[in-house]
Amino acid sequence: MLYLLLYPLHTQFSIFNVFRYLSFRLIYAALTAFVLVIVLAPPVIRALQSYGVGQSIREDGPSRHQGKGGTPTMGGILILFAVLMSTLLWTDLTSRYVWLAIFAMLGFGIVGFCDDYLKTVRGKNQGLTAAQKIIAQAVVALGIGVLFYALPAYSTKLSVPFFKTFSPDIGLFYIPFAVLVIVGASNAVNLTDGLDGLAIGPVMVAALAYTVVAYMSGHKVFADYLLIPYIEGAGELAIFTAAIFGASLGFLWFNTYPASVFMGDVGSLPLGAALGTVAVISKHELLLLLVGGVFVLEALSVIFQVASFKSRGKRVFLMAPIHHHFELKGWEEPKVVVRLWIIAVLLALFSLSTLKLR
Ligand code: 57M
Repeated sequence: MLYLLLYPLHTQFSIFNVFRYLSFRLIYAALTAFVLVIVLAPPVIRALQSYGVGQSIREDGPSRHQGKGGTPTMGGILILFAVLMSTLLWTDLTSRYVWLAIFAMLGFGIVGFCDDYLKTVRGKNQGLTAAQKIIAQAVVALGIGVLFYALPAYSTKLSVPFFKTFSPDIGLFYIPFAVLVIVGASNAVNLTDGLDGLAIGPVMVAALAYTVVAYMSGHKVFADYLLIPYIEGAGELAIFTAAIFGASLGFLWFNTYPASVFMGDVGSLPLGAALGTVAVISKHELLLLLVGGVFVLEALSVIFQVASFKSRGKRVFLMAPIHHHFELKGWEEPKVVVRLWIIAVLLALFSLSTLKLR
């Protein structure tokens, strides 16, 4: 909004020329989102406590989690508010890509809110059924896929990391593929959100990585130099991901061990979907498997555990997702979390290097 309001005044006030620069706007989008979370979190946490929005802990989890009962949850509402406000303030609101990303985040946020609300009202971990959840997610993701198809510069070509010229055109299959990326990312972040700070850390890292990717994809010179698809206007998405980075950094202040608030499904589902949507629009879908490698690791650990248990009656891990396995091996919670953060940073650095290694 500031871009549309103030940049035109740069002829009278040269200072407003600064709004032309994406780098300026994305930095202040991150700072705005961070400050909003830091300032609003204490009263929001108090409000969640006063409304009794406390986490109920399942008995079958690691015993040390029992002490977490009653921790305020649904803190993701604050993350979504901060990202939305900062994005509306700092992006060019004529960008269709920004509105598509906001639609994705809010659509999945509503699904997560319904799930958390039902869990809170019912007082147990019984929110939406798995079928209700996945259908709702697929409907929102399908809407995103169809809207993406309607965008002027949409392309159904897949860019493959490490390959310069190999970009298969999957045509109409791109829509179900986009649904798979967005729903997969959403649920992978959701599964990962099982220890203090464990999900928000890699979300922050992935958001920063996709801030770079979106900035490069929307910059003709950089895109041509890196031989990546040039997506005119994709740079505005860098402001959206920078806002996610800033809001996540602020949330981490309160979600770090021992957490004073959990994000809830209202946070994990939309954050994953937002990253998936940015990956689709910026045409770096498969790169998300690398950038979000920690989320992939967590989701795969569940898939292997359930498949092994159903087929052989034996577990692969002491408990899935894999963060619980490390807990049961005796690692303290902060050790599990920080070591997975380290892996997330390494994967993000390697992912960005693939933009050149092609
Ligand atoms: C999402 N939710 C956390 C919190 C957070 C198929 C199976 C793998 C599904 C999986 C599951 O239920 N996943 C749901 C993970 C929950 O966190 C809440 O949920 C929100 C995110 N959606 O924001 O509101 C618990 O995680 C802990 N937590 C923290 N700090 C945080 O910052 O400590 C969360 C955030 C919270 C709190 O204890 O209550 C969760 O774990 O449910 N199920 C599991 O992950 C379970 N694994 C399991 O059943 N494994 C089986 C089979 C089925 C694979 C096996 O290994 O044999 C574990 N989770 C729990 N208990 N809670 C183990 C059992």
